[in-house]
Amino acid sequence: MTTGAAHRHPISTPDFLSLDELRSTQLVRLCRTVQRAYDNVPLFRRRMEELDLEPADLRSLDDVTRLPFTVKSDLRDTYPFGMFASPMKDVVRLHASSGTTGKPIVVAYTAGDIEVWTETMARSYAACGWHAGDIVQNSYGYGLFTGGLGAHYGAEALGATVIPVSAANTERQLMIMKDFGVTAICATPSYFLHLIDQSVEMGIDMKELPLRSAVLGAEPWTEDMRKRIEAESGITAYDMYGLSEIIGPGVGIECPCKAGLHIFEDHFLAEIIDPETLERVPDGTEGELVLTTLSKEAMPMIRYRTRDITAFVNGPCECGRNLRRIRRIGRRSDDMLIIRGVNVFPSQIEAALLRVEGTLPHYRIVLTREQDLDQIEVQVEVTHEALRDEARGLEELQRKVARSIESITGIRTALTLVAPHTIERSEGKARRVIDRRVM
Ligand code: DLL
Repeated sequence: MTTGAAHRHPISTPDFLSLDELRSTQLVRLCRTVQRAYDNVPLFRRRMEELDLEPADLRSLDDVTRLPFTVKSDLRDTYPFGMFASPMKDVVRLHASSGTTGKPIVVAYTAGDIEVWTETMARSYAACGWHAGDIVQNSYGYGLFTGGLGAHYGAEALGATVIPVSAANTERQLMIMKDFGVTAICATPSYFLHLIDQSVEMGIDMKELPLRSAVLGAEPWTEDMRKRIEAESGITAYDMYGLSEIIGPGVGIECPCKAGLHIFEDHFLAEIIDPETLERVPDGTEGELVLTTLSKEAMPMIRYRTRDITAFVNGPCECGRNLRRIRRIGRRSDDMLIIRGVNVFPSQIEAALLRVEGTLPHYRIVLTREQDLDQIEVQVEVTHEALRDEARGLEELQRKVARSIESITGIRTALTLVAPHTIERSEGKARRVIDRRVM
């Protein structure tokens, strides 16, 4: 590998491929990926046939625009394993994230996929100046969520010491941060803000600790939030982007220039389209990010519509990477909510409510932010009969609804049962979500 800009960076990584090398790597990998999906994923093959296309028709990177899009509901419709391009014996890991209704979407990894994921995560940390010897507190949730294990493997590969503390028990997190000499942390931005606030209450001054850097992601945050985080904790905070369908965290990362997130283009091909016309937009114009995996084996994704709204940042980055940059993601083109890093669709809450007898299909989701943490309240109308029930019956109903919501979305919500016709009716689209969170 030649590293044209190696003088600017001590590590020899694909981050510094020349543009020619990068584009030719992408084309080879794209052709291989499309062939793999065509041979193994019936849904993709059918769509290609409908367009009268064959993998061999792909001759240049621009030909990717001829390929069909993939959307979240494709993963739901083929639940659980219908998008897999590897036999189960080669799948070493499954993760899952929210679908649009009750069922999660399932994502799969071969051993090779885990290697790629580990590599992009390690490259992400290296871009943020992390190195062997760092003591990394991993406050992303471990489990089906890709944040925990994704961040874990990458940090270990970097040679860091990982503390798999996961995402709970704030006081213990702060004790560990102080006592173990943590130098770097992974968390959602809102959780890190919460840690800062709690540290003040516990009489810990983060600025006095060895903590120097945070890689934050999994939910939208703003430049103002970064300023506040950095001023209050004395660290440098970097934005990390990713999504389960593509690999998890480690799709894109900021470098010290903090002028957009570099996409690891040798593994992920990025396009930005107008979500209405589905045509590509000019660089610098906002649109929906569309990603194609270039190395994934178990679950290749072709032109996956992320629903995340962003724009390409024009021109080269001062860090010397040729990897294209996207602006930080501030919103989505669908109604998916991100509550404490967990993806929730209003339709999931609706499905959860409808499962419980005694509720009516009139509800409202109210989001607020207290002490930097998202709070969610679901207000739902219940039938006259339920209301007439004795108090015990209502309590039981409340428990059932709460359990139903938690089992579908994975989050606990505050719940208010209200009388029929209490929730405002709308003449047009129902306004189900009231988002009072200010960032
Ligand atoms: O959130 C993966 C991840 C974990 C990314 C840890 C970064 C750090 P999902 O649960 O599948 O995966 O959610 C993906 O979260 O489509 C975005 O809407 C949103 N998102 C992720 N990172 C960012 C970010 C993980 N840095 C969805 N800024 C994505 C804004 C983000 N939104």
